[in-house]
Amino acid sequence: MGKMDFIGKPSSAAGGWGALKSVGKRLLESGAPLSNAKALLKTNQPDGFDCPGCAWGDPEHGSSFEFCENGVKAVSWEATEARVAPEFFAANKVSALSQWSDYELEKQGRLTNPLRYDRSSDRYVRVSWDDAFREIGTILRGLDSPDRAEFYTSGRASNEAAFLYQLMVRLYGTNNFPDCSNMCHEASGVGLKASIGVGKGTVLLEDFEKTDAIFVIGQNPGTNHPRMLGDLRRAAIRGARIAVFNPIKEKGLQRFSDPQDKLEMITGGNTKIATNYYQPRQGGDMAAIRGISKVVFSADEAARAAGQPAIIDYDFLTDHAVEFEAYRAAVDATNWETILDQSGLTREAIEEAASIYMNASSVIATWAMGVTQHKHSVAIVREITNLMLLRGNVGRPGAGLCPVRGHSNVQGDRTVGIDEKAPPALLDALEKEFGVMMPRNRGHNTVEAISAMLDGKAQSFIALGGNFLRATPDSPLIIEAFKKQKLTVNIATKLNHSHLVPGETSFILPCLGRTEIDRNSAGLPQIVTVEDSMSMVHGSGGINEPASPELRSEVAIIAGIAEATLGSDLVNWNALADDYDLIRDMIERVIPGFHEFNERVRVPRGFHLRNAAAEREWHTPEKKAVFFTGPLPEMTEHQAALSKEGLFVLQTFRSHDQYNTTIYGLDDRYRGVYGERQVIFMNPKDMETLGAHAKQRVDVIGEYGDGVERIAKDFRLVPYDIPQGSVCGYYPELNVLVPLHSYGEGSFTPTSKSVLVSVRLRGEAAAA
Ligand SMILES: Nc1nc2c(c(=O)[nH]1)N[C@H]1C(S)=C(S)[C@@H](COP(=O)(O)OP(=O)(O)OC[C@H]3O[C@@H](n4cnc5c(=O)[nH]c(N)nc54)[C@H](O)[C@@H]3O)O[C@H]1N2
Ligand SMILES: Nc1nc2c(c(=O)[nH]1)N[C@H]1C(S)=C(S)[C@@H](COP(=O)(O)OP(=O)(O)OC[C@H]3O[C@@H](n4cnc5c(=O)[nH]c(N)nc54)[C@H](O)[C@@H]3O)O[C@H]1N2
Ligand SMILES: [Mo]
Repeated sequence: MGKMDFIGKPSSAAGGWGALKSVGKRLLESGAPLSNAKALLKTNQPDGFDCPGCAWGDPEHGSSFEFCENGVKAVSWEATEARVAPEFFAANKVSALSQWSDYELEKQGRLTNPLRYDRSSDRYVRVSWDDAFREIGTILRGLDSPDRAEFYTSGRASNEAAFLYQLMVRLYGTNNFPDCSNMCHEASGVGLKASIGVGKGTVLLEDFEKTDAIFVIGQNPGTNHPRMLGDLRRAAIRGARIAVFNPIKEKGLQRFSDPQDKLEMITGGNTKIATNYYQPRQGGDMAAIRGISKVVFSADEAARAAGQPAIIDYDFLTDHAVEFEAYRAAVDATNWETILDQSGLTREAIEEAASIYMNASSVIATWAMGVTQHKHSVAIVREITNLMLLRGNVGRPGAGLCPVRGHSNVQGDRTVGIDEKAPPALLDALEKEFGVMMPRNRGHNTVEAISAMLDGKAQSFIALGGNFLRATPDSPLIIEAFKKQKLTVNIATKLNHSHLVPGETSFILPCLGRTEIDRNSAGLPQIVTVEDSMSMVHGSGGINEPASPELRSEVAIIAGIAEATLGSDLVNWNALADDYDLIRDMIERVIPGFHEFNERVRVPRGFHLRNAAAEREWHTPEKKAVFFTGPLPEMTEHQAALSKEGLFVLQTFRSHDQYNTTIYGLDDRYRGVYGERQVIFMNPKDMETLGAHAKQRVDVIGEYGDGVERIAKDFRLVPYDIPQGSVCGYYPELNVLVPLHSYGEGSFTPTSKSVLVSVRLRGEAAAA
């Protein structure tokens, strides 16, 4: 680290030869270029595996391999030849490994054997699967209440694994299901459920071929959903308007050179993606959208006064929505001064965006973490929905709401029951299927789980994938929380920091990844299923030999823990692990929409889970879509930052070379940063005010006045085109600055995109 020349030229467009070059490099580095090339050709294909990267949908008629640079990274990272075998742990103490970076840890390769922490030597040592299961079962049975255990899920788990997991946990007796969704799209789920009755997106991939305008809000698809760029590009070429809302000028949203397009690749050409690019302030999207609604209302009034057709779709609203007049009143009551200050946009810009919206006969709104990781995120999601309802842009072709999910099966995991506030219908169905009572009390989400682990209410932590310790806020607190546990168990493919703060008893249980063949006791390959952002459910079967003969599937590991904890009287766990069709039969009986699951998942591309709202059937108490009528937030963090000298609002985002806490490399090609992650992007005017120069060394300090010292030491400034008063940097390194108590209203999602900080220059001596 500490390269002096880490600021370089960003790529001129996303995709293109830069992406191809990066792919070649990845394949060579993984040590197995040939099997990887084969693996890649099977990614997101009917007879291959679902890409462990993002949750963007797969094309309906895609017979050719859809190229995706970051999909390649995800696949080759998993299909690497490198291994962390027991010898590695013999050579490295846990306390020493805990000083390694996230990048160095995962780079060591795939876990190969079940491991148990040995406190006397401070090392992980081999353990047999049976001994591990037995000891875990004994500890879980010994807790004085099932609510003393937390069961985390990361969104890569298959539907089969997740269903079995929630079944085991509920039969054990708790609804403590903190999951990555709590840190991710929870606000989308909560907001959409309140507004349209379903907490999921309403569009299909083909809607992108029909739409006239796409509003892309708070999302960086060039890095995080690269295959989405292909769909945006085709829409742009058709002449659809693409209005982007992002405080940062993200490369992938400006120009994209499609590696699938031979002409673009040969000529070095590229396609303009955003037709209109708006740079709102952090957390200013609700104000921006309300401003657009305000313009729509007044244009509608003017049109009707002039005897022209209405702009608002009153027929749709009469039949399908409630609280419309109250929303009109709320918009009337919001003055332009507040809208402009909070959004940071000009009135002309908002009027222009409104005219794009009004001139399009069908509009899609997509969004991701730039919307969901603020205090008022549920309200932002609901405001976006309000705007879309005004012209009936929900539930018809080419129109709809599209929260773009993160992990490849995060949506499916929730569908099959990973939910700390499970709907009664799910619990009823489980009781009917298994003939026993299910726990009815609300369980812990991620924030509550951490508090419980800290105050001793929770004494065991089991993780189905993920890297809880690094993904969550207030990093030093989480370390304390882990240390207090009687038991920590991590089911994982690769070594990460969550494994390196062991509880009293601790296990690492290595599992198969998506790319690997999952064989049952008869040697027959099994498939699992996943659900993408468009609610398409499809099969996924690995094609590579497992990284080690000792690995077990996630399903088999859960079955092992369940059998040792609960016995097999009620559920024959091992039979289920030996034949996933039986699990799918259970899912079919318990979860709506999965009829003929086993047959339908074996047809290419799988099937679509019905979304009632997409058919204009509203599962709200009013049986209609419900307008949100609340006010704008009193003050956003960005406004707070601007009101006080030296205060900034920090957003923590992803570089082009990472998958959440998995760091593939140290470059961020599209933003022109190379070989360095300890950076803070800042507006040049703010740098001038601070008296700082490019590459200046700084410390970033949390400003919450709650008596907790939060500090990120020795970062370097990068001058960047972002609104004043706002700074950005990479997650997970900056999670030390996010307070556990700062979370979204109604979503409990840590406010990772609105953190109050100050920036202190470090002496130049320190730079030497
Ligand atoms: N390669 C790769 N793919 C991934 C992931 C990965 O880490 N790497 N992660 C996966 C997961 S779990 C998820 S959830 C998704 C994440 O996908 P994204 O949501 O695209 O991820 P972030 O990097 O957090 O980017 C947030 C974007 O929102 C913008 N933003 C921040 N605050 C605001 C705001 O207040 N308003 C607006 N309008 N914009 C704002 C930022 O400038 C940035 O462009 O990607 C998934 N796919
Ligand atoms: N400050 C800040 N914090 C954030 C965010 C942010 O934007 N800013 N984003 C949040 C978001 S959107 C999310 S989704 C969370 C992500 O939080 P998590 O889902 O907990 O984290 P990941 O980094 O995706 O997990 C990586 C680990 O998963 C394991 N793994 C990989 N593949 C498999 C598999 O197939 N099976 C199993 N069992 N394990 C596997 C590997 O061991 C790897 O080390 O982080 C959240 N935290
Ligand atoms: Mo996510």
